Amino acid sequence: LGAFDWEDAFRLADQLTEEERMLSDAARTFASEKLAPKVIEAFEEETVDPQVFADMGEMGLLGTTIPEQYGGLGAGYVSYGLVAREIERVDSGYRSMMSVQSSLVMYPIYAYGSEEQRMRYLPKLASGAWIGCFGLTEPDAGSDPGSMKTRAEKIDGGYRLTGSKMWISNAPIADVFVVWAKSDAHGGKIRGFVLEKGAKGLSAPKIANKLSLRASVTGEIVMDGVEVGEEALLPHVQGLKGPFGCLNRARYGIAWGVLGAAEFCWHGARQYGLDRKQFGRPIAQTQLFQRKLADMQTEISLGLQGCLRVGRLMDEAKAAPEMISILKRNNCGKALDIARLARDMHGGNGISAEFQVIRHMLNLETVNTYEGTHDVHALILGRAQTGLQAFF
Ligand code: TGC
Ligand code: FAD
Repeated sequence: LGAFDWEDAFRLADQLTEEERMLSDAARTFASEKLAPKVIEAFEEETVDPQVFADMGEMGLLGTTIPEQYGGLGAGYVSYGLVAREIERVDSGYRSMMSVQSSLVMYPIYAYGSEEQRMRYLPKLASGAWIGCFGLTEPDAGSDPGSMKTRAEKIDGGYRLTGSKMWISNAPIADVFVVWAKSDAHGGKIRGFVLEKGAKGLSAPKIANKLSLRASVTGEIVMDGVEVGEEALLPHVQGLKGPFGCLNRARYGIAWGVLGAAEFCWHGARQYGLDRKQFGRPIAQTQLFQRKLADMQTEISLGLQGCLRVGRLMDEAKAAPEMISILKRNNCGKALDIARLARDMHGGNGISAEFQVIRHMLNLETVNTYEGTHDVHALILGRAQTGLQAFF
């Protein structure tokens, strides 16, 4: 029988290729050297340093799966997931910045864009010189994006966009806006448009006073008759499958990412329990404490195996969206439970910024909600096994 490594129960590392291990190690070093030192202050001050994008770009962490000719790394989906796990080990907000840029901005431009659009945007997004955002959600259309009100009206040589988007990661500092609108010229079908900062009628006010994901900036996108040329339209997709094609990839990355946050909380709770003595012994020497550690280890280990399996299937183009719903839903829910438990296991220190578990806990409330809430993914899975639509 083999040895047991408590930190890597099912020997995930052995199941990776040499390249995947190297990228994961490099991302971990980057996250601990470049991101961890600034996260406590960034969260407290609710500020985003755009330099984070340039630093990630320099490390090759933006557009991991985008081919090298467009500035990406040309790596597979397991690599992308491993990067998300390492970044989110520090903060879900930093992972959000990375995954919006990679899966929700670079991916649609790559998959649905013209060659001119690819060449114009992808290299600058890959380097972090330009920051991107993805506008799907609206004030009255969250879980039900098909009810969006934003309209693209045909004008001579292009389109005029009118509407507003809500809760958009990166929007206030974005140079490039991928937005989804119902287009009159295409029978009211949803189409994607790439807008650029500075367009007349386009603004992106910050949503202030978030108590979650404070290291990542969130805003509205207001389009007050923004006029763009024909070249702003993403030509190769129409309908909801456009934004959902991007969301499949981002949700998959989140499934890995939240386990990084959960691992941070688990390791923190374990160490705290070894260091902290009550009733004459370490609190880690009590049955209740050890049971919590066992639950954390079990859920994280199983979750990682699920991610690896679906990542391999993504690389073989065999992953179904429902597989991603299982992972996004379960891993977010379990990571949130783990962060709450870790907060409790730190006692009073658990609420202090210094021990960091409460920051992860607060962040994970958002991650459990965005990209399809926990319950919405249950409905996707319920429909897939009964054939019955329970959304309405
Ligand atoms: P439904 O009838 O199910 O589908 C409409 C069309 O879309 C297609 N489709 C998909 N295609 C690819 N992948 C998927 N996962 C797909 N899901 C649906 C479907 O085949 C159909 O195509 P067609 O050609 O037949 O028209 O649509 P519905 O209106 O009933 O949708 C229901 C539901 C609940 C599944 C869906 O609307 C949903 O998932 N809602 C959740 C909304 C959501 O996830 N929003 C995310 C906003 S972006 C965000 O949160 C970014 S945060 C990022 C960060 O900071 O990290
Ligand atoms: P609602 O859809 O109103 O849901 C409220 C509650 O009702 C939830 O519990 C939900 O599960 C439940 N519910 C809804 N429908 C049903 C149903 N049919 N049956 C049972 N229960 C139901 N969006 C973007 O487009 N781009 C971004 O970059 C982005 N970034 C975000 C960043 C942050 C910090 C946050 C908080 C959100 C972000 N979002 C983004 C929006 C996010 O995707 C939405 O908040 C999410 O999809 C839920 O929509 P909603 O907030 O309108 O909630």
